[in-house]
Amino acid sequence: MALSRRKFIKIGSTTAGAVALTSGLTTDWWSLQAHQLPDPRTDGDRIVPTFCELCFWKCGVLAHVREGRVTKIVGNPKHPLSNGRLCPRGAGGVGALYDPDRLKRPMIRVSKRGEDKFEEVSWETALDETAARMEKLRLKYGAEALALFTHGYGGSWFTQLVKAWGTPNVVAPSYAQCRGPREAAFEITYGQGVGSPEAIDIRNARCITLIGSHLGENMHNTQVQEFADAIGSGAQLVVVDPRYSVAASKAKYWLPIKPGTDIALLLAWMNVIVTEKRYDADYLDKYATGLAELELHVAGKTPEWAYPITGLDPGLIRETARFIAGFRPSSLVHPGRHVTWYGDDTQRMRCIAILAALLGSWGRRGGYLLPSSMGLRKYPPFSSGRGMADAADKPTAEHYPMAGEVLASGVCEATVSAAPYGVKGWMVYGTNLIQALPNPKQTEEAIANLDLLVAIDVLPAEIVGWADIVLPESTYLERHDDLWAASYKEPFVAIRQPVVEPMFDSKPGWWIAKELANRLGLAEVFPWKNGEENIRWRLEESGYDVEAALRDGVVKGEVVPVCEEEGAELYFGTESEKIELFSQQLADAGFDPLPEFTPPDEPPLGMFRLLSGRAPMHTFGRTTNNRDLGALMGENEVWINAMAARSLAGFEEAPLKTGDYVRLENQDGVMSGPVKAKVTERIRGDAVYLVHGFGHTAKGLTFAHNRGASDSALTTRFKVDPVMGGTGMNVNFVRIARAEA
Ligand code: MGD
Ligand code: SF4
Repeated sequence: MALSRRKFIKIGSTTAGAVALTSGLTTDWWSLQAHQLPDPRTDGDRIVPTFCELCFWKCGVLAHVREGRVTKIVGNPKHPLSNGRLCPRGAGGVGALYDPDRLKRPMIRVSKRGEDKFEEVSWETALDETAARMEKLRLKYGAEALALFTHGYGGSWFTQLVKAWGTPNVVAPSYAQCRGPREAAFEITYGQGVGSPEAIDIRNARCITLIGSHLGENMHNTQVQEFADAIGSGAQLVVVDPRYSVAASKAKYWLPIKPGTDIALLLAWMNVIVTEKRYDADYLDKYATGLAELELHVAGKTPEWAYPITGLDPGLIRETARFIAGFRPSSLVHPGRHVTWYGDDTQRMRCIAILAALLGSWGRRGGYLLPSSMGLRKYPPFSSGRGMADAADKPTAEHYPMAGEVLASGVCEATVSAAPYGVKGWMVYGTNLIQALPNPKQTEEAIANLDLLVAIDVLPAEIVGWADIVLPESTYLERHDDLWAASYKEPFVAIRQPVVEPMFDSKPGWWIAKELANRLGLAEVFPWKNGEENIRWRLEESGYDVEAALRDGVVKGEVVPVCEEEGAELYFGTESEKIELFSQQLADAGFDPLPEFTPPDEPPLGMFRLLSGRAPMHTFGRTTNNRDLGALMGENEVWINAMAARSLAGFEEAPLKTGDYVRLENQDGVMSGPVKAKVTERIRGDAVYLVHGFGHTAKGLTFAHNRGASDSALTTRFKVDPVMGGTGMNVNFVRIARAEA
């Protein structure tokens, strides 16, 4: 049944009654009755606690089941990431479970790769074929010629499998295409990354500065809850964004910065704070090195210097620097998350890390807290006898000395170039590489070089159409996964357990990995009978109350001091064991030891810089086929500045207005599908903006197919961060052409 927006929002609230979200698909599997919870808010539904997979924040949820069907999903009040509330996507998980387009049975390709033609086969055949072809690959090229691309919690089984089998090449686009530069910058500065979920103290911050983070549109539940609480109790907000985001509308200061110039602004802020001695001198004296070098470095980088670069009034730059410093140490400069923008991203994130140190906010209330995690029984060491390939062989196209992980884009390049060695097999778990990696043509070129591509997915996404073998996984509501011991400000262990029986002929990831392991002579990697037995064993061995954990969906740890004010001792894992404002490590590797500004390329005449971001009801392309979430936002729009729209070439006769369909053509001649225009004062005239994740071309996604424009398809260029290999993607330009709907 179609879901009205009002009804859907009602379901998301914790007091809503049970409402059937979809109909027509029934299952009568009641074996999980054991974990039934009485819930005074409902009318007798069976309730199963588990954790969400609609994005990678992994909030605790309570799934309501009636007559074998999930009727609604609400936040688990006991879980520290949800506190009883979910974002719209979390509540919309029912739409993922009952998506009629789900992959239903294993398939093997029957025509040319990429033609998306398959025949359905039994699991026996699909697994035999996968294992046989993996072994063939190993004999011909060595085990390291297989790479696992993985995103999502269930990928841990496949990581265990392929590592035991002998390849170190396990990659996720969430590093080099997302938060890698941030992790590298904080490791360089503090000896410790920010991690996920970020242990930042938004709730207690008195001033929050967002550098392009559009909190509220990008929706990490706990952060948004804390953000709303902080603003509600009077926290001040400074937003730096070329677009008047929802957060900007709540801000005391909105700085509509010229895209790609944030380093100049951040240096100018530091200039004001340093020259006016507004930093926390005692904190720096105790914990940091390199203040003298920083003083010298920012000496000439005044607000007047930054003005022509950023387009921001020097008076405003000075005023905001003083404002932000005025609230230290509870002045939180948010570290962002998706920070792969211009290829100088590690240095921009270094600016944020250094600024946080000047404000004395690292390790302090209202700033960056010290996360901790609960112990979990480790798995016995693998004994395949084949050993792991030398980590130094990791195929990154170049050597990025400060990359903390193997790069997904590096493996893609190595598949094309066969350097440092050929990658000939991809196992792709839960990541739609055609949309996740920049330059889709290069991804297709890499795929053409493969001997084997196995896709493990729940939906027929674009990457599935390129696979040789397709293994349909059950959704997160139908399976056990491994325990999750989060590193967070409140340590906890979370449990994922099935809410209903797997639909169709889909299988849980643990089962698929275990069956493959059996066929590859690695049965000892998964010695347990099933996912539940594994969870019970690990909980027991770790000393936790198994029944309570399964009943509550979460085990909470002892509260430990998370900041200096609570008595925590600050520690830094850097060479000097201090915060390194000036980085000798960067200097030794041939990089700027203090961040320098380098100007980004300008958009050619008649073109706009393409920017992208998020909407609260979608996570990349993974939710855009979800009918329930599609009811809230079924296609994206391209934001165009109103004045720029009035002078668009080709629109002289009938000026562009909101709701008209246009196409975007990028600098390399790639043309998007039709996308609605949003003509607005809320964006600068030199940029346009799209919500990421739309414009699917996979025909099997019958709802999302051809809805909106794909920013990924238009991202044919990217700029590599020389420090850690991240792919800056805000370097593409588009012109606007009229289109029919
Ligand atoms: P981006 O998406 O890159 O990162 O969320 P963010 O950390 O916020 O941010 C886009 C914003 O950056 C836009 O407002 C854009 O106008 C602005 N911007 C672009 N270029 C510049 C520039 O040069 N300077 C400045 N100052 N601003 C610029 C990503 C985060 O979101 C991540 S990584 C994930 S995994 C989650 N995904 C997700 C989701 O898919 N859906 C929803 N609803 N929420 C999500 N939250 C998370
Ligand atoms: Fe699910 Fe939303 Fe939490 Fe992400 S933030 S895990 S989508 S409820």
